[in-house]
Amino acid sequence: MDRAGQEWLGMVAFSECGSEGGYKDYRVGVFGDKRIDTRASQLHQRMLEVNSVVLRGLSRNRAEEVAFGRLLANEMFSAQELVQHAAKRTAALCRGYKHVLLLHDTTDLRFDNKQGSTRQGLGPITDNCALGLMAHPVLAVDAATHACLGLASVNVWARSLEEHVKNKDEGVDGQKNRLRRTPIEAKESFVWIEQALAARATISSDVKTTLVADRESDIYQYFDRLKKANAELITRASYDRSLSEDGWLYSALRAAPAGATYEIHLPSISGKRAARNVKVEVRYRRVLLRRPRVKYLVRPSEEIELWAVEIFEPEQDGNRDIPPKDRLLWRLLTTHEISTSNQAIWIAECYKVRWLIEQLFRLIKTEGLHLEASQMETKDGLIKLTLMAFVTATKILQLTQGRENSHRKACDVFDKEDHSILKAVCTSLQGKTTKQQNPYPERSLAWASWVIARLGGWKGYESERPPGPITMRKGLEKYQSAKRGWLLARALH
Ligand SMILES: [Mn+2]
Repeated sequence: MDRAGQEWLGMVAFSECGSEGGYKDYRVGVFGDKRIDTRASQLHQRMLEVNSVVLRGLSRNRAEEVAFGRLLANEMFSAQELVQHAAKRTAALCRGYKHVLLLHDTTDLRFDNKQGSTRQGLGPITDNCALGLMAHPVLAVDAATHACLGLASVNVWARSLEEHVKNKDEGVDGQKNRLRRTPIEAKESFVWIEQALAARATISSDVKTTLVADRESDIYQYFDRLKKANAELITRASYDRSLSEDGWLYSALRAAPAGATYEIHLPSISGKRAARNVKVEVRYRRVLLRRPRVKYLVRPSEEIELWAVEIFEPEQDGNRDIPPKDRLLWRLLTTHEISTSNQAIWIAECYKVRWLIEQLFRLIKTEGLHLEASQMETKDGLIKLTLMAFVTATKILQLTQGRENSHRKACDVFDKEDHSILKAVCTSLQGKTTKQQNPYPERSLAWASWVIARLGGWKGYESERPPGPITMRKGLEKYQSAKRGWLLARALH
C-alpha cells in the first residue's frame, strides 16, 4: 500500500508516533501538562471505540467518568488548543495536494435540559427558544478524490439569551431593519468570513484552496472580503441580485446560451427524495454584482466580479411527475473564471462534494456520536466536548469514506499484488448467505474496504453499525501480517 493509500484509510490519524502505539496515536493537543495530554487522548480513543461522546456511556468505570468530567472542566484543557492542533494536523496533511476544497457550514446543536438540571449559559437555537450551541466547522477535502483531509477550523458558540428575548418583541420587520443597520462584524453571519479566512490561513499558500458553501453564504461582504484576500469560493446563490450592467442575476443567467447538457446523479435524501439521475442544462456567464445598500465598517467594493453557473433540469421524460419547484435548479457563484461548459460542470461537481459536511453533522448527532444526548452541566465543558466530537467525527469520516466511494478503484490505495491476497481473504470471509457476501464490485475500493473491515471484526451485516476506525485499524494490521505471510510463502516456492 502506498502513502496515499495509508492516508485514505485514515492511518495518518494514527501515524504520528510510528508503530509503537500508545496514547500518542490519539493525541488531540499539547496542553502544557502530560497528564492532561494523556487523559485527553484517552477520551478521544474511547469516543472512537464506543462511537459516542456521552461520558457515562463511553467510560469503562465510574472513576474514568469522573476523570473525564474533571478534564473537561480543567481550564488548561483549552478549546483553542483543541482547534489549533486539529488545524495543524490538517495543514500538514494538505501539503502535496494540488487543490483542496474547504467545505464550511453552520449547524445548531440542541441540548434539552433534564429535569433538575442546573445547566447554564446555553443559547437559543430556534425561534421557540430551544436551547443549545451553534457550530461552524471547515472541512478540508481533496478536490480530485474527495478524500477527507481533516478539520481546517471550527468555531462553537452560544447565542445570547438576553439579545434573543429583546429581539423577539421587535417583530419580523423590526428585525430586518435592525439587521440592515448592523455592520457584518456585529452579526452572527460574520462567522462565514471569519472561519473561511481562518481555515485558509492554516493551509500552506502553495496549495490551491476553494471555499465551498451553501446558500447561507450568499453574502455580498463574504464575496468582497474573500476576493480581497485572493481566496477562491463557490457559493450557491440565495438572492436574485442586481447587476452593475443593469438587469438581474437570475434572468441574465437564464438568457445565457445552454452550453451543454450532462447527467448528474442525485443521491436519495431519506423522507425527501429518491435517488435519481437527472439530465441538466448547463449555463454560465461572467457577472458584476452591484453593491447592495448595507451598513459597513470596512467599505465593500462598488461591484464584485464573479462567474455564475446555472444547472437547470428542464421538463423531460422521467420527471413530469415531479413538481417544477422540486426539480434541480442550482445557481452557483464562483471566483473561478469559466470559459467552457466543462469548467462550469466542474464547479457543480465541487459543489456536490459539500454533502460531506452534512455527513459530518450526521456523525455528530443522532446517527453517530449522540452529542446532543450529553448531560454535561457547564457551557465551557459542553463546548470542549463538541470540539472533541468534531475531531472524532472527522476521523470516523476519513476511515469510513471508502464504503460510499464505490466508484473509486482499489488500485488507488492497494498495490497490484494486493488484489489476489484481498480476493483470497475475501473468499475465506464470505459466509454462506447472500447477506454475508461482499456486496461491492470486485476491484473497487469499497470492495477492498469491506474485506479490511471484516478482518477487523466487523460482522458484515447491513443491519449492523458500519465499521468504525478502530475496527478498520485492527483490520489493516491483520491484513498486513496476512500479506507478509503470503509474500513469504511465495518466496519459498
Ligand atoms: Mn447551511
